[in-house]
Amino acid sequence: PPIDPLRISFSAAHGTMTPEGPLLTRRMSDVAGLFADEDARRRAADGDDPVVYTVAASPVPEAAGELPQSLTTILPGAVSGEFHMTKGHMHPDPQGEIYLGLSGRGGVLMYDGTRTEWIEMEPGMIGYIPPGWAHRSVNVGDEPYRFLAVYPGSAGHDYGWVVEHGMGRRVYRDGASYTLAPFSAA
Ligand code: M6P
Ligand code: ZN
Repeated sequence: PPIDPLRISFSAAHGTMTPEGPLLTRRMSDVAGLFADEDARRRAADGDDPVVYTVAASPVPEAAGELPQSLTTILPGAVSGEFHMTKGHMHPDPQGEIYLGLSGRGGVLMYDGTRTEWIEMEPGMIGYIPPGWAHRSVNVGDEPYRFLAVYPGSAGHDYGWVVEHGMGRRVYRDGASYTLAPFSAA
């Protein structure tokens, strides 16, 4: 059954949602194969194993008909120049999603298997992800990048699709800015 109406507060400064659902933390040791320089990733994981990103969620469940929300914080940093990012996924049930930028500087990399799109994100900006596009978020700044996601509860998360097909591009530090480079396998 659907859940009852909810009033939810979220903090762009702390990356929290209240009331809160499950909290996910992905450290360098959780993202094997994500960065092009896998040896450098492993060294970081074997070292102080920094947090790459966290995902706070509201209590709205991932169930058909519901609209779950989550607040992702990508910590600043890079692995051999490649900026911190989320794993990225495709929705097995092709449905759209919106991202609302809350703090910091980032972007959404999207890939449909042929075409690549990049949407720059900043506070107050909505990035729209159409059905059929895998999506990954990247922090291209030097402070935490935070965004709120709203997505259909039956969309699902297919990580294998991204492992198999890649994301079209990789995002590297380039002086004070960034550059999109052709995708290379890890
Ligand atoms: C956003 C949403 C979530 C997703 C999270 C982290 O908050 O798209 O559904 O889980 O980012 O991204 P990923 O699952 O690809 O690691
Ligand atoms: Zn999604």
